Amino acid sequence: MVAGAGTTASSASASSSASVKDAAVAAPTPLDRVVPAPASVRPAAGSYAIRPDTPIRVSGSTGSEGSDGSDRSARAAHRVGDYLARALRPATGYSLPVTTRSGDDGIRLRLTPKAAGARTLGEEGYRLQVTGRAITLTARGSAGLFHGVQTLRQLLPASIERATRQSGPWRVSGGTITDVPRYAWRSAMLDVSRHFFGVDQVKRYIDQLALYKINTLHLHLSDDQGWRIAVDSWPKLAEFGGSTQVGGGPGGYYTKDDYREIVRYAASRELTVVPEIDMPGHTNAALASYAELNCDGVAPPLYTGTEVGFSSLCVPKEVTYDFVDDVIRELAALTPGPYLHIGGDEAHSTSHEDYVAFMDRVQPVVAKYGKTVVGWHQLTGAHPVEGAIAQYWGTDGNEKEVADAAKAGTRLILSPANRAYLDMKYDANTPLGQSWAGYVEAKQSYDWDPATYIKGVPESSVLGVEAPLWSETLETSAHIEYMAFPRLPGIAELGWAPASAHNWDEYKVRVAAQGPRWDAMGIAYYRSPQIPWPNG
Ligand code: TNX
Repeated sequence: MVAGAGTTASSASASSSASVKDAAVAAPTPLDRVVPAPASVRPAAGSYAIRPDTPIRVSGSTGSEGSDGSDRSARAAHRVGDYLARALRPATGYSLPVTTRSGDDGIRLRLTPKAAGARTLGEEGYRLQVTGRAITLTARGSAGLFHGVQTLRQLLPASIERATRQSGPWRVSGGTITDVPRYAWRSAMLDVSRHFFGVDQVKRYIDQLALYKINTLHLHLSDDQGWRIAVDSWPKLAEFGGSTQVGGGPGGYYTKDDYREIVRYAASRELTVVPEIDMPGHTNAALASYAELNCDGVAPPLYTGTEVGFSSLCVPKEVTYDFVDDVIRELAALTPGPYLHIGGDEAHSTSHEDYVAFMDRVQPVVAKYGKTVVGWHQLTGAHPVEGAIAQYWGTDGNEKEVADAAKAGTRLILSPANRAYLDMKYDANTPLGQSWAGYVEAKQSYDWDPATYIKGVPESSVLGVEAPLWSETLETSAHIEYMAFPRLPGIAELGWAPASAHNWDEYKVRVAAQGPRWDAMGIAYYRSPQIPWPNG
């Protein structure tokens, strides 16, 4: 009896603590628990619950109904509405019809490029208003609407990201978020050369980047170990130069249709693709494919190791520039985005004079085919053309030539290797990655300021940030995810959130709340001990 009474008492207290726990679980996510941190958050009483009959109402207007612009924005709003519906249907099990019928209830996506109140939002900003009656997302550009949808996802319970029906409830806290990015360039790089990643793997990563409002995908398409993009005028580059990878596996390359599909998919997630052909170093795959590109006319064998700095295009030979012109012409034609990255790093086998001469000839070719040059920051040791963008990957911020170039007008993307390189090990026990720039734990990765990192650089020359992921040690999507998460969202926050929001102790709580979302999505992240993950 005593035991029975005890059992009753303990089960009663278990059930009351379970209901307390349920209530806590059901409390909607506070509006400011979002990564990247929004620019402005004004909580209000109440909440909105998505229900079985909730419609997604889409509208686009320029203010002058019926004009072409209005049609275009209506279509764009519809596309984002469809994307949102597809994101929310599996876990809710609701139909969430996307409709152009107006109404003051439901989830409302409004694209109003010319509305007076929307002007300050720019192309990428959005306003999210949540009341008991509706969730209203307003933006000027489709990118803004799309980024707002990512915020909305994070305000729902983590189980919204599961692929099968969950119990809900699907409540969102009341209030208003008004959000705009700090920087226009928020990028991630994937090295598909050292190990090749197929179209579906790239799409998977794009979907993950989009969660954190990354708007640029830099593809490192060529290196010593592999040439990964078909070039019709030099077919052996991909067919032979792409036939292997680090460790000697089969490699691979993108056909032009594959590449177009990546570009299309990236655009559907509001990312611009920046292709890179790394030159004049990092070119063994090309040199192995065409003997005439070598100064001695002898093709080296394909390379499957991980050394850097041993290869160079032959700067004095004219055929080198036929090759460069053809490659850039074909790649520019395939690439709708305005940028083309020509590498330029670690050209240790090219003399300084040759390096400068090469860059003097190649940069105008990029311009000739209508693109803006991006290069690794060694380009600042040559003569960056007007409008060129240099990508900084140093570690100490003391490089005078980078600061001088910036003062002279070269714009910068910040990827300091000891902060932003996603291929650096987290600590001595990390099974993947490298450590030449040191260990990069989550805090180290987050705790720096792109505006002040390089001494003597005017703040206005910083275009933004990029998190590069080199793939010498990475072979699978799980490997990518283990290195990218949780560091990538931190770099994304540096690119998006206002400088005033920068605070590790607050950030670590917000990023911790992403853990259950990654679990729900099947993202194989690193459980950094620096982050207070809610699930143990
Ligand atoms: C340096 S950073 C490189 C790459 C390597 C990377 C490995 C840069 C522009 N070049 O070739 O893959 O280190 O961390």
